[in-house]
Amino acid sequence: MFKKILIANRGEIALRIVRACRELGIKTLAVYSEADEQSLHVQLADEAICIGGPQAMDSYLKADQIISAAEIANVDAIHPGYGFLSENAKFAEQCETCKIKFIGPRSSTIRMMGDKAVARETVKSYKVPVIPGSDGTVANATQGLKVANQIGFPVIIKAVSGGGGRGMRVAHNAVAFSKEFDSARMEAEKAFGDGSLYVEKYIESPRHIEFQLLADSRGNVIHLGERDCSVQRRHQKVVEEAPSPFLTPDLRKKMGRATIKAAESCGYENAGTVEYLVDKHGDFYFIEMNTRIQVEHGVTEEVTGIDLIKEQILIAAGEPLKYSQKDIQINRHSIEVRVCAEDPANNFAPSPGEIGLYYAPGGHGVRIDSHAYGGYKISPYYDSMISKVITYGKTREIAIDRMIRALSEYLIRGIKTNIGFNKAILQDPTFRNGDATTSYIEEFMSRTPTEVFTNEEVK
Ligand code: MV4
Repeated sequence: MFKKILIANRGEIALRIVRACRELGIKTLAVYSEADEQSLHVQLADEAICIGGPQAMDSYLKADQIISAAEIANVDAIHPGYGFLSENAKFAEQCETCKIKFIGPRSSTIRMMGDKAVARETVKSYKVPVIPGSDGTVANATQGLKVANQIGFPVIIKAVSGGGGRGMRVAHNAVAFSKEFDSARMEAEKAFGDGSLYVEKYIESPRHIEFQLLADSRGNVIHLGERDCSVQRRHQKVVEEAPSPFLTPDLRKKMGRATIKAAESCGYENAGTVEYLVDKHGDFYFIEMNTRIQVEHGVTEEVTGIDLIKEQILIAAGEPLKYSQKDIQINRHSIEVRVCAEDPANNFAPSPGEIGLYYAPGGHGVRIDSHAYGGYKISPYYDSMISKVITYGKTREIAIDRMIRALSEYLIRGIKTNIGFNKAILQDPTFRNGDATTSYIEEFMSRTPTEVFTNEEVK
């Protein structure tokens, strides 16, 4: 087993990894930026090294600095968390070269799945359903239009290196196509330095359902069921839950089998997620694979009882999976909301600053994953998420009511948060009925007066 792990991340996920390592008896090394000296993960890790300035480019994205810290401190492995270098194939390869275990899949797998067109072709060859579209990339607008005419409008043009909805455009007819194609290419070139595009049939108001998987170094693969992440605002997830209120046992079985095939198609090792779109008929399609631990992994942990971070570490150390598919039983419901330092009344603008009074909820069926505390300064340099609230219970209704109760207990002074906004969603009949698709938030916002979710102060 590893003796010491470097945590190449910050915030709640860095703390989450420190906690898993502590329970496994593994020492931790935190690397941190000048802005994060007072962070909980720095204080709770066994060792800490400052690696640079506040900007991510000067610290958490500095691969060479992180590898140097790993070598100086003599660590066995690096856990990249999510974001930053977690899906950087070059960084994983550097770790491989330096004989430091990267806690994640092989660099070749990350590279393959990082190209969305290659990922699509790879899983397709293993009979995982993909959305009708181009075979690989399209060279230009003329070629793209030919594909669009074959599959029929509307179509969606996507960047092979895409993420966060950037470099993505919908075209409703042939006239609009070349304009949308050009703007997708420009945006992709600017954002990713790669303007390669592919085309798919556009699916109207789908559900976003993703399957968690674990794969060990000996070729054993299991899935841990799904998370429904349909409630998103501008490609930022707002609510995540497991199981999905939309899936039937039959559809779950089919999607689970597809997930295992997707993992096998790329020789997957470690924890991963396969993302699908599910249309109103219950037809599902692979869209991409995430080769990292995700923010919302906790809801799967709460419905399966499996500690995914520990499993990642055990797999990276070469241990075989100790569960087979039939050992995975899901008989609870779990929901997560992301508490962010942002102002819903001001177009969700970030609201950094010092937290004054701070009290986080607790009690039966409530889990808080957060690096925040009273007196903590939320930095403007990073993501605005300050806490994940995860509730669980026997039924979906219990988990939802428990979440509303938990959110009502929060006391966070000094900054604006989205707590009131989150509460309004959990109280909304469309959400409560399990009818939310990826169009839900926009529809909810258009019919909800801002006051409903801005006054969140608990008296
Ligand atoms: C789509 C789609 C409809 N049809 N692909 C958005 C981000 C990227 N991961 C894939 N995305 C989409 N791909 C086809 N063929 C609609 C979306 C989409 C979406 C997907 C998941 C969750 C929220 C979304 C919001 C808008 C669009």
